[in-house]
Amino acid sequence: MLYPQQNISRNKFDLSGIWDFKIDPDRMGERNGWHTGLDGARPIAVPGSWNEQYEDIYNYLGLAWYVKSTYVPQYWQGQRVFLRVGSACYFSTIYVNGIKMGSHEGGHLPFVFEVTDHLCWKTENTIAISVENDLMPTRVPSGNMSSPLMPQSCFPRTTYDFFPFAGIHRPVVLYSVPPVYIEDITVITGINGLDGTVKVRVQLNSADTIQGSVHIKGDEVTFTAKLMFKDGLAEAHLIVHNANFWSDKTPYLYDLTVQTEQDQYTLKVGVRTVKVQGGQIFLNDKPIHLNGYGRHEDFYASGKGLNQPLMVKDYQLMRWTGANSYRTSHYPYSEEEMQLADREGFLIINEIPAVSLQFDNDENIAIRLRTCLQQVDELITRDKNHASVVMWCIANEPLIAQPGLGVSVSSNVFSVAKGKEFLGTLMQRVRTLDPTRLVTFVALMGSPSSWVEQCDVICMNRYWGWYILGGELNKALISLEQELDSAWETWHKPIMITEFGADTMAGMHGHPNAMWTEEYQAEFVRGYLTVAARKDFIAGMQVWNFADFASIQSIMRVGGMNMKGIFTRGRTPKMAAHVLREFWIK
Ligand code: BDP
Repeated sequence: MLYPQQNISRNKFDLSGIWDFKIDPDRMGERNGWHTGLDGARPIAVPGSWNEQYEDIYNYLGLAWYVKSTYVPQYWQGQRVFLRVGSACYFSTIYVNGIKMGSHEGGHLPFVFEVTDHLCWKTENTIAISVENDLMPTRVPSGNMSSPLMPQSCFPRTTYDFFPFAGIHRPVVLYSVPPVYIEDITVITGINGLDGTVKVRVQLNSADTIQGSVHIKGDEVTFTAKLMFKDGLAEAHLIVHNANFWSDKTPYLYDLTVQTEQDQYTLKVGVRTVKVQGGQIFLNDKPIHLNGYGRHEDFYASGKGLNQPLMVKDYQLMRWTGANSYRTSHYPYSEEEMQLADREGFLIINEIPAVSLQFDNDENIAIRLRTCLQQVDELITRDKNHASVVMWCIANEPLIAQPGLGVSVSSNVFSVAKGKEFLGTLMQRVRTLDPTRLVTFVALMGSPSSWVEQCDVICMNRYWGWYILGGELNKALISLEQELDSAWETWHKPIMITEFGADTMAGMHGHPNAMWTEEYQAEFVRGYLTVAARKDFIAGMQVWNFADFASIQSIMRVGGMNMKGIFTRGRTPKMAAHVLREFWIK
């Protein structure tokens, strides 16, 4: 799952651009040979959601086909060639020259198929990718089922509050590696006084007994160790003397290069540690506050497609408000985002797409758990070497069946017990795969203690002054403060408010302020940050949301938009942005 790279032993060819595209509502494509070419296709940009590229398919979520033809350079012959999709939402199947390579479920993580034996070296190759994003109760996240959080009549029928954009969202890349290649690298860093410790584990695709080396290069120094492979595995322990440690203020990155007889791979590595103690999170043994946002991958025309100018601009705007962190709400973001976060010094809470999980019946729960475990595995494999990632988040606002809302007490007891087991299984998996980072889930108000107590950091989303006590900010802030104090008394763990915010129509004003005005949002944000500043156990505050974003249509969402952005969807600051600057720019 290493990110494809171009170097002296590897080749990489990005197939981003305009592809042929056709929707297939009757699912006749494969029978009619669409995997070998499309008649009557229209052009579409990859990466990019299809929804905002053509108005008539804005709400289309069924099957669709993408086709592109390409030569593969003859000098790649003798190497192994792979086709890699950065992400496609939600279920995709890949064909090369008419032959099915395989399928992948899950909308936000990369997948790879080896295509070496199916390539033509003298003619063009046809690559076809079918993608569909049907909303289903058994998928993660789920759709086409009711949710206590969403209005019954919302459209499309998601269980979550963002638009279910569909399509190929990240680059499609052909890459080649030598016959004996580096399959995986795991880097774990530590601190010993002024020195950094770097443990490197390298896995090859073959069990050959060969030798290699690993080099860590900083500005003026290089540290080297030997690798002796046995059964395809080798480990090295390096000491980086007088290390430059990675942090949000000094995001220093070393080049770590693994060299084998045939192959080479370079990673950017930040030497840093993260832990919790008492009510605080520590980065490199110093307490740190995570100030920032919950965000979405969302923009005009590109939808959830990788949009690199936007990415750069968003980092600049987040920094302008003094933020040093964000959560990848509510799904893994692109690899390009993670690389930029390493480079720019952002602290990331990295989330799988388990938003609004429900614990309804054994059959559905088992299917969703399988999918979530797969997503945990894929995400950690993909992002384990990023210095920026400090915490894994295995769910956002899992729901209990609440007695009184047409739900029996027994189904409430059932969902609390099942939820505990489900979340516990995911956290256990994370801790096994990566004992070096923190793990959490983001809790809705009223989440059972048996769920919350399993977290390293208590993360909660709170809307006192919006969904509860709307318009009554003074009362809301009193409730907030009481709740925070009692949460600390209960858990004695660091607490983060991972969401707090108020929908705001940019340009709407009021005096005295009222809900939806810029003044109300500004006072709301000021109130929350003032309360938080009084509490030593608050380890971070993340506003919901960085920018207005596309959601479903409902009586709660004007124009189908969630307007809780500190910036508009077009990235104009609202008044509250200046309040954040007052608090966060020190
Ligand atoms: C929270 C959800 C988030 C929503 C937000 C809201 O985690 O996805 O967008 O509420 O209502 O419950 O704005």
